[in-house]
Amino acid sequence: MDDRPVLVTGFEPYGGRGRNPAHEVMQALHDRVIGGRRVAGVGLPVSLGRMPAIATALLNDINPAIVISLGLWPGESLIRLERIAVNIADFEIADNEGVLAVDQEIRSSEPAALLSTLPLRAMERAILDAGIPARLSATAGTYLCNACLYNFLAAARQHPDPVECGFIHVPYMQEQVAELLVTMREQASLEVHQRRDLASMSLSDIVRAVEIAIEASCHAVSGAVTV
Ligand code: PCA
Repeated sequence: MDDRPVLVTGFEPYGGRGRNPAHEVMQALHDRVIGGRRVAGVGLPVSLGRMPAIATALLNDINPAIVISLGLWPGESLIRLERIAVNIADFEIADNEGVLAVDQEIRSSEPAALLSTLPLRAMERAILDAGIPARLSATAGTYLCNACLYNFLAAARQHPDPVECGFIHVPYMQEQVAELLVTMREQASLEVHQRRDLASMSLSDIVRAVEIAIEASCHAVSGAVTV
């Protein structure tokens, strides 16, 4: 076993929301030892422009064996393990720096898509065995979470040491949906059945699912080292 950590990133709030479960899960896991490796938790700005340099700097500064990035997917009811990142930024809402990318390449002259290098099936199975709903997903969208996964996978290809990277989208926390429902009542402009973004999961279940994902990833990486 080497002493390279697991980097867990969590995006800051965006889109007018006060909280992002991804950021809170990252904070809950920071400095813990999981699967024999220390977790280095880092918050990420929702900024397309800063993402490429941040990914490279974090790989150089922390030299993680594994990167698991986290983001919110409003309306998702399951833990969503992303398979793929596409080299496209196409935003429906601006990022936190006011950038509204349209049909833009994330990194010019790089592949159209890159695949997550985490052991996704093992992660899915382990999370399901713990009784938490999870699935593989074939799209991380075309907003910042996709750009995050794409940039880490691209930066990993240029990093001197092997580094396995992936992305997990998480649902809203229950408190966030409760708050949405209060706001809806006050505004009285939409009926509940008109909204598709009311799925949620408890923060403790989301944290547990990510812990299990880290354990499964560490297991696969140390397995590869000893074979
Ligand atoms: N979710 C957004 C970006 C930040 C986040 O937490 C996304 O799915 O792209």
